[in-house]
Amino acid sequence: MITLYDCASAPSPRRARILLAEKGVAHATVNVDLSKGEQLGADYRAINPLCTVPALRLEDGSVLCDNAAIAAYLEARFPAPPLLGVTPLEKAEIASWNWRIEFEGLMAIAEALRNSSPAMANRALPGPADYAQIPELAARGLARVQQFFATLERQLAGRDTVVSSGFSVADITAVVVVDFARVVRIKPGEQHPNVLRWRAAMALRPAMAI
Ligand SMILES: N[C@@H](CCC(=O)N[C@@H](CS)C(=O)NCC(=O)O)C(=O)O
Repeated sequence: MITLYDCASAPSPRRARILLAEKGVAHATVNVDLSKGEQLGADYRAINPLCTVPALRLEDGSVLCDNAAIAAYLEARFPAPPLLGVTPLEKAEIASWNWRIEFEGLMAIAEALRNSSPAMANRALPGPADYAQIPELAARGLARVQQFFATLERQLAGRDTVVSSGFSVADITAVVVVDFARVVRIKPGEQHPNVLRWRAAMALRPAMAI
């Protein structure tokens, strides 16, 4: 059985959870309690030395240690429905937007949260090494999140999905990022009518409820 190492409150494993649901892949789930530091313990380190969730263990014991690997693997093994694009240009466009949403959106939220939250003192970056917080990065992160919302608003004008060819992994990443921005008290507002319209449409997909 495929096993997802998950954490209900964290955004990155939610990306994998939604992808598995959209693909209809049956799997077991193991919860890794990040609030208790379980990701840094010896047991989990033996599974994923990067000390992050998600990780996906396959039937033969191989472990995929990040969302990029999980998406590539699931698309290759379970091609229907295609979520990374079909034509060469679609694949390129989806890869580009997925990366931008991750880098400009998710990383910006992480920058704001991880450099300010007392619960994350010395944990300014995920992974096995500890890094001190840099308070200036928290302010920069907030500015970047606002910029990301403006970028997403422009991209969704006249589109039902992030990329014109249809629903893709870029929409999954964008839903996770837009929802997770609540941790830094940012959410789409009246200046983001296209984001609000798109998010309401995404809510009709059962996988987005998880
Ligand atoms: N590139 C990784 C990033 C995963 C990641 O950063 N996960 C966070 C939760 S959202 C984590 O495991 N954090 C552990 C920590 O903060 O120590 C992926 O997308 O798979």
